[in-house]
Parts: sequence; structure tokens; C-alpha cells
Amino acid sequence: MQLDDIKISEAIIERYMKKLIASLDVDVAIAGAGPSGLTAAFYLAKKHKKVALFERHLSVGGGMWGGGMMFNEIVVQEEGRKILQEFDVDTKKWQQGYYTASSVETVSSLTRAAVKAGTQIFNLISVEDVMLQKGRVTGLVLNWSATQIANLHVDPLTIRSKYVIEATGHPTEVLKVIERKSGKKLSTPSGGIEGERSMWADVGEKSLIKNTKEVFPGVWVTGMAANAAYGSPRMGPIFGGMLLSGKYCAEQILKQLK
Ligand code: 48F
Repeated sequence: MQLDDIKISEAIIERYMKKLIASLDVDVAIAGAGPSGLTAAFYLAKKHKKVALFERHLSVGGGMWGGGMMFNEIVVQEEGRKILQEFDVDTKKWQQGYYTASSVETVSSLTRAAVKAGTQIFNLISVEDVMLQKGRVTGLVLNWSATQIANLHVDPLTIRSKYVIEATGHPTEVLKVIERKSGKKLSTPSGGIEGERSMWADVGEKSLIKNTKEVFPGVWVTGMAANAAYGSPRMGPIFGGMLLSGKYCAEQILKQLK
């Protein structure tokens, strides 16, 4: 068979548009495909929820690829290891309570599981705003990351979702826009983003579940964004908390969707 260049273009355009149109109205829209966003996506999609995940960069995985300071190994504690085992990631005991895994294997396994469970992942798309109606966030406002990088004046498109997950990590981009534009308070002590504190792995990891909350009507926060929202420490290259927070976030949303 002779390959037709135009058919290759047509196949890509048609398939992509189908995916995008199917994601215009979803149960859960996730901003950020780091470890917490990918984990939340997997547990939601596994329960047959319609999930769309938007990632600014070309690659998913957020800050996980680089392990610690580009040494591509991650550390997890016992609870985190149990989740990695669910994703069939090989872990090695280093010392009592400390396990290591390849960051590359971990990102690729989380991603594969999320996709196989039914998550639609859209890379190269940035969340630039939210749809906010009657005091509740009802969707995400999206644009090509390239338009932001080139600083082009191009209007975005909007998708509807029953819940939004803020999983943009340290910068808490979704919460920043809500804080700036909604005129309403977040469910944090000050009503605004408290800001992350300096490194303290033990407290940072232990704070994550209590900080994984519905931070604004319709918006759950997970991962490093949760610690930044509620003023808890960062934890560096230990990743169990990200996985536990993503899973917990999915479980809470599943209860609310019932
Ligand atoms: O930063 P990131 O990995 O967040 P996380 O899931 O995990 C944090 C850890 O990697 C690490 C840590 C402890 O282990 O402190 O930093 O909380 O992933 C966040 C993803 O969100 C994307 C960003 O490119 C990254 O892949 N992102 C950020 N802002 C936007 C976005 C946006 N406005 N729209 C779309 N994606």
C-alpha cells in the first residue's frame, strides 16, 4: 500500500478533534499532570468517571522525572510504596521506612495507568482561567501553551466540569486566578493562598492529606498545590505524599459525585 501524506494529516486532525469534543463536558477536569494529578486521574477514571487532564508542557510527569537534583531516583515511605505497587512500579528497600524507585519508570507507569483507565490527557495546553458561575467553579478556560509563550493575543476556549482539580504544584496557578478574580475567599485560614513553607519532608508529607480539600466550591486541591494553599512545608524528592494526596482527592470527589 502506498502511504498518502494527506491521509496521515487527516487521521491526526480527526482523531484529536474527536477527543477534544468528547472532553468539552466532563466529570472532572484536572490542571497539571504531575504525580498528584496523574494519580487522581487514574483513580477517578478507574471508577468510570469522565476525566480530562490538561498539561502545559510537552511531557507529563511534572517534577518527578528529575528525582532529586536530576538524580533520577525517587524516595517513598511505606504508604507511598503500597501505591507504587498498585501501579506495578518496582521499589527497592533502602533502609527501614525508605524505598526508592526509578523516576522514569514511575512517571511512565502512572501515565499509562491513567490513560488505560480512560483519562484523556491533553499536553501543550495551559489552564489560564476558570469558568465561575453563581459562586462555583464550573469549568476550565484553556489555551495553547504556545500562545502564552509567544505572548499572542488569542482568546481561549472553555470546557465544563462538575469538579476541577488544582494540581499545578508549587505555583498554584488555578487558585491564583480564583483569588485574583472571584472576589470570594478560599477555605484557607486567611481566605487567600497561604504560600508554601521551606523544606521539612516529615511535616510536609504528613500535612498533605489534611490539606487535600475542596478549597473553593467545585475545586479540589492536591499535591504540592495543597501544601502551598494551606501554608505547609515543601518536602523535596520524596513522592509518597503526592500519590496519597492524588488518591485521597479522587476518593473524596467520587463520594461527592455519587
Ligand atoms: O509540579 P508537579 O510535579 O506537581 P505535583 O503533582 O508534584 C510535586 C512534585 O513534583 C515535587 C514536590 C514533592 O514531591 O515538591 O515538586 O504537586 O506538576 C505540576 C504540573 O502542572 C503543570 C506543570 O507543567 C506540571 O507538569 N502546570 C502548571 N501550571 C499549569 C500546568 C497550567 N496553568 N496549566 C496546565 N498545566
